[in-house]
Amino acid sequence: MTTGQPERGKFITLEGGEGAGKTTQIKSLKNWLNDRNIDVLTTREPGGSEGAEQIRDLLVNGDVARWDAMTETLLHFAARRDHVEKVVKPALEAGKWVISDRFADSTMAYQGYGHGLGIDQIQTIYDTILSSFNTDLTIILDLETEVGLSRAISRSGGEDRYERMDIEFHQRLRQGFLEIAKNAPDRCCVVDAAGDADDVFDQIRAVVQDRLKV
Ligand code: T5A
Repeated sequence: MTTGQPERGKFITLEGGEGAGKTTQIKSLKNWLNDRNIDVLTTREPGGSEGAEQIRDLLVNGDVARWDAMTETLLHFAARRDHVEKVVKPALEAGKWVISDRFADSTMAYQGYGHGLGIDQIQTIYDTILSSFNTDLTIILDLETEVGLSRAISRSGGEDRYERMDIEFHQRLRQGFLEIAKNAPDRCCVVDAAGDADDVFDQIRAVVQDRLKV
């Protein structure tokens, strides 16, 4: 018997350090999925809903030291809760696939590893705010920290509070992303982001075909 409900869509996130190429790759992935008759919503964090975009402004602008690590984490999760409840879940339930430029793995990498808040604190907050909700596939774009930062600076249009943090911070979060992938191999996949955009997309397409059976 059919319930008339569309099949739930898939939730894909792209992650990585500054300038890893997420925005560039999300455009290609959306087009490729659309060509396969898959309806796609693209979104981003911090942001993606009206309230979360307002919180984004507090996070990506201003003095590097304006928040301590816990306050910054709670702001990211407040934005995320609004984004998930108002945008991501309704789209998935309507059968759309959702691709988000960053999600909770960024909090684990940036605040957990980068700022040193630690895995357990971030995981406890995650469980409280999002319960069992998680991604179907997370692609982590891995790139030399210095290369990513120089790419990010070349395209920068303000919103550079994180780019101004020191190089050691960016190196810690790169290692953090690699550890996240190692700890969750069924959900995450690391892609080498050093090549040109077409080369990186070839790898991403292969991962999506393999993991999500497109
Ligand atoms: N943050 C976010 C946290 O600290 N905790 C959290 O929980 C969350 C969700 C905002 C900031 O918030 C922090 C992390 C961030 O610092 P953001 O808006 O996603 O997040 O900021 P960035 O990651 O800095 O976004 P960027 O635009 O810099 O990076 P992208 O999207 O990864 O890269 P993209 O595609 O814009 O490319 C950057 C430049 O490189 C070129 C592009 O043309 C562009 O000029 N490029 C390439 N050049 C050569 N070879 C390739 N393969 C290239 N791909 C792209």
